[in-house]
Amino acid sequence: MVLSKFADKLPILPVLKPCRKDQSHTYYEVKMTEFKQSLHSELNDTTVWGYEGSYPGPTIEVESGEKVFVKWINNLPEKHLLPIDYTVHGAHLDVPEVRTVVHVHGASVEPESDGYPEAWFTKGFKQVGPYYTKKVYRYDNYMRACTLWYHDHALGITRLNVYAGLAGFYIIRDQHERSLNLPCGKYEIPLIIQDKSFNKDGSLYYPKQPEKPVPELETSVVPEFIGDTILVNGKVWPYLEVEPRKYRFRLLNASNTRFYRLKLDSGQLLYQIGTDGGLMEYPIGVQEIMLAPAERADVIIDFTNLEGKNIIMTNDAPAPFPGGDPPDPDTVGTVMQFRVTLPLSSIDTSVIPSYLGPLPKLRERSASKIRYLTLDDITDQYGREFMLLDNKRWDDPITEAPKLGSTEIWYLINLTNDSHPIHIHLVDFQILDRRPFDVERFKKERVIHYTGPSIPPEPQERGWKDTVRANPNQVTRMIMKFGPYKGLYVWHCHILEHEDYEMMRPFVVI
Ligand SMILES: [Cu+2]
Repeated sequence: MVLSKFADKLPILPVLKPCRKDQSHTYYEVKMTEFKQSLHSELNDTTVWGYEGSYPGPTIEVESGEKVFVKWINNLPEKHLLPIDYTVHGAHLDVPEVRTVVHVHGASVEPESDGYPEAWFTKGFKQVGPYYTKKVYRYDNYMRACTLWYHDHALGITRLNVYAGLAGFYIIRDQHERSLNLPCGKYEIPLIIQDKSFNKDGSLYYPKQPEKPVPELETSVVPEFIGDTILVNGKVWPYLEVEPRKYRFRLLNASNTRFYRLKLDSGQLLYQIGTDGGLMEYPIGVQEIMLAPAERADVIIDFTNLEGKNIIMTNDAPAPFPGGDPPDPDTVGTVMQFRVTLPLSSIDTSVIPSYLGPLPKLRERSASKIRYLTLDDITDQYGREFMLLDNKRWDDPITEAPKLGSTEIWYLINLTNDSHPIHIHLVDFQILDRRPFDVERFKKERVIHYTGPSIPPEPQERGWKDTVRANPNQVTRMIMKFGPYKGLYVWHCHILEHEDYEMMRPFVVI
């Protein structure tokens, strides 16, 4: 069954209203529940999980510096919607099946509120994980204006919880950004892009391992999940009616595994103004935007003088990336459609500023520590391929303990055939470069022999980042300063199938 494209309108995500708000703080309560929602008009309603009855969750909008408290409440059923893999660490039969813990991706947050994977809780907080400390999370929002997102992070089932629907936007605003006169209000639209597959009855499809490695246990961990439809804001291949003017779109790849290389079939430029961690120094006009899972790009598209035109956003990134098949243009090679059919309601006075603001550069000589960290590909006891960071598992002793306030450079030495989007909690970093090296020689001698010159970050990556693509056959270097909090955090691959199966490590700021 192939669903029609551009049959449904793009949903505009609701903005969450606080329970209380005064001078000193803002308080939200957010319930996670199971419900049915229409993801395409030709499909029966789909049972999904969401926040406050919405998949994707409502957008949380805060001001830079605002003290925000959120009570995340698990009102989900006791039985999971999707197949658990009980052989995966943290998801054995000794823990309740449905566990949740919320992480605001890209936020600088005290450790107790960061959503540590073992700080999970069940319905009514009846059972909690070993690292659980409190019900109400605190977000100080020290950061500049940026596009963040919140999603589930429970150990061993993150891929299933996020795929079921537990993800939404978290946007920080500030006065500087408002002063730039960017397109705003109904001309500023967050777009969360995900891939999914469906069963005939409209229910979500997630694979079980075809060959059961353990006869008595259900297993579902796969090296990657690649869906056969693309959803934006929770609708399959939607369309959006726009006015002939400028719009700001905050693009987020919230897929489990799929990368996107986004283009407009009109050939027009996308003006990128921001990366994961906020505005860039200067906007750049680009033909395409590459987004690995968890990456964001803040872009302006100008529909001026395009009255009556239909413009399709396409995707040509292979899946898995970069070694997989190119996408079929008729299905997953299509993302959504813009229809320039609305009359211009007022003169467009918004601008694409030529300068967006200063971007202080972290200097290599300010680094007090260099870490060499491999990305590894190995086989488990059942013959299944899985990935590690620095050849270590989640439960191995902590080896990364940066000092509070110190600057470090990390070398990500990718020994696998995949690109891995590596995400570090707590900090934003800057990408220094990528450089090709001899993988086979490294495996034998454990020494890096470079085979070419270093490649500077792509123009679209020249800003604050919290997720970086570590490509095969390359050493990727980034620089970051650890703070302002001490304590326990995690770093991991954001391909959720990898993250759930050991490609995640704790680190501690001391
Ligand atoms: Cu990975």
